[in-house]
Amino acid sequence: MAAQVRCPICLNMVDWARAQTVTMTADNRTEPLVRREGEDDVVWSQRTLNAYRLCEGGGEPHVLPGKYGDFGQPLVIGVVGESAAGKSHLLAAMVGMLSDADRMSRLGLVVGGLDLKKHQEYLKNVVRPFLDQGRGIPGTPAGPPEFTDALWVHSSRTRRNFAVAFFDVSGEWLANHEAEVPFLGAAGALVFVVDPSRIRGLTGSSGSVTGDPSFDVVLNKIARLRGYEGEEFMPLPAAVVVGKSDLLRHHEALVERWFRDTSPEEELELHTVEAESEDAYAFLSSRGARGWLAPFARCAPSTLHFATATGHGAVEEEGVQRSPQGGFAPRRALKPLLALFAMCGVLGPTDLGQGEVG
Ligand SMILES: Nc1nc2c(ncn2[C@@H]2O[C@H](COP(=O)(O)OP(=O)(O)O)[C@@H](O)[C@H]2O)c(=O)[nH]1
Ligand SMILES: [Mg+2]
Ligand SMILES: [Zn+2]
Repeated sequence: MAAQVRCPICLNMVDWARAQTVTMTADNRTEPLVRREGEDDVVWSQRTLNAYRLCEGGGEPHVLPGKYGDFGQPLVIGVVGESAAGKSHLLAAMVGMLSDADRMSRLGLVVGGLDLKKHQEYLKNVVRPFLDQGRGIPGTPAGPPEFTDALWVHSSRTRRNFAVAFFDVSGEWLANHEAEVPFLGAAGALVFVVDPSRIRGLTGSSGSVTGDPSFDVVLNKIARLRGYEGEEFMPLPAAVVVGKSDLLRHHEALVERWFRDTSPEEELELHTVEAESEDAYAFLSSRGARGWLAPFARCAPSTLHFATATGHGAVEEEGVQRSPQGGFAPRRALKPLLALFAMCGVLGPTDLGQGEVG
């Protein structure tokens, strides 16, 4: 258990052992939950299954998942990109694959929900309809960053447990509320989602040539918050993902290579990350998209990836986006997260270049 945990909502340090355990009532109030004298461990565990911890560090008291600080300093991963870049679909694909116990066991990982209720709801309402029934994910309402999901990850290779929390940030909100994004002060790793359909000339003649403005907002804000201004690199692991690669692969040889010659097994291996990073770097820099490389230039260590969260484009029926093929089929969506896990020590000493995983 960590003695002090940084709260991603207000940025204050929480004395975890002393933070009040609470439950949420039906009308969203918190109610203290106190262990009864001599209460059996199993009974107490059952009663605290859906409990939270109260943070009274700043302003209105707010809650964190009950086990958030039980495994040391949590790993907070922010998913960054402008609105409609594909963040929500990518994150759902990643969490869907993290929930595949067989795949995870091949990496020596066991993954479960940290806030069980939230995790089950996210799987039931978002991830499964997306992967199994081909239902697109509705646009994220513009609002402050929130936990999308929080997981605990046990790694048999490092023999450690980690709390991992994901934040999906609305790009527009971020641009207009630069001063109010405290969670960036707690972020331990970032996923930057590059939308190729916003890069002029890649999938159409419209689009930008200067990059995704939300990348700069995040990089500058973190530099200021953590005192990295004036330094060439920020010590913050980052994975830059060229998403929606299904729109590119059939006419871009550098992209196609990573979809044609690879297998589901390869997607679990990290020794190809260096080569993929080189290709993605060459691709973006040769296609007038250097602006999207800013996170790679500023964050260290960092990697570059190609991925598709949906596998193919969605069609719209009665205002709802659907897969025309019954279900969506993400490809290479997990690897950026595994690369981040390796950079953050979750997967153990891992060589992202020529070596073996773990
Ligand atoms: N072709 C294709 N479209 C995608 C992919 N991922 C997301 N989209 C589409 O991009 C749009 C925005 O996605 P969303 O995840 O909501 O973006 P967000 O605003 O960044 O969270 C939706 O219409 C999705 O169907 C992908 O991998 N391939
Ligand atoms: Mg979204
Ligand atoms: Zn707090």
